[in-house]
Amino acid sequence: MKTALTIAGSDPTSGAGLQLDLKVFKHFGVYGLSVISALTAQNTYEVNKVSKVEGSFLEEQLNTIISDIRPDAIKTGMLFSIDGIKVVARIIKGFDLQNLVIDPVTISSTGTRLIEEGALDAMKGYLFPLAKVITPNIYEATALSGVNIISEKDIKEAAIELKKLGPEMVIITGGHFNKISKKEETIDLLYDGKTFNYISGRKIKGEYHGTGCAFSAGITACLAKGLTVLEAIKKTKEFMEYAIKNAYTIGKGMRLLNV
Ligand code: PXL
Repeated sequence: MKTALTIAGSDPTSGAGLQLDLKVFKHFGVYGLSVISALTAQNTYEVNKVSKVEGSFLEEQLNTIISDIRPDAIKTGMLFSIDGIKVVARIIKGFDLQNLVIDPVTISSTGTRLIEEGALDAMKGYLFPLAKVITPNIYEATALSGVNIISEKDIKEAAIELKKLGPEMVIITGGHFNKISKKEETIDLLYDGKTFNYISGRKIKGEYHGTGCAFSAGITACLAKGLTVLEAIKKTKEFMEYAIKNAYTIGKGMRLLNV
């Protein structure tokens, strides 16, 4: 049985964070492991409070599980703190773990900050060089690269800047691209330092919770199964289209993916 580990925050709606990641791993037939980096008090329309897990306890969780089960792939989500980011980097290096997918979570879909001051720089410096792939959306890519993404050309430029930070590959997800282009399409860009691969899809109207988490978790599961990053993107997009089209309206706020 292949295994994937998520290092992420808890979302009690199970619509994002580690609860969603585990459901996505299960969907792809991979055994899911989870280590908690932060807690949130949230529902489908707001995040009320965030509480971080201390770096030392994060390290304890990671050391303990990985000493027993060596994951075939790992994803990071809401790491929240600089301390936490340094711990994760130390563990990945210490155990020489492969197939690291970084979803550089910065704000929730309902607009709350999910990362402490200075943590984006720590993520760039400590974690990006260890990544197989990073999966920012256009807003995260703007914050991380300094390139203000307002056109298709800017996405390419941001990808070039992000690649310089050390990941093997960069995917800039295009789920929000329609807000810039005004076209009803999504464009994901995959860049490996040589080739630009554009993967387009149809934009499904509406706002959905957890799309970034689900996408990066799908990629992680596929990497655990031995697929290439490009194959992983294609498989994950198919899955996402179903999960979004058939999303649940359960709470009073955002819709939750059908996973
Ligand atoms: O979608 C980003 C995200 C990641 N992780 C946790 C979250 C959210 C959004 O709300 O709560 C725990």
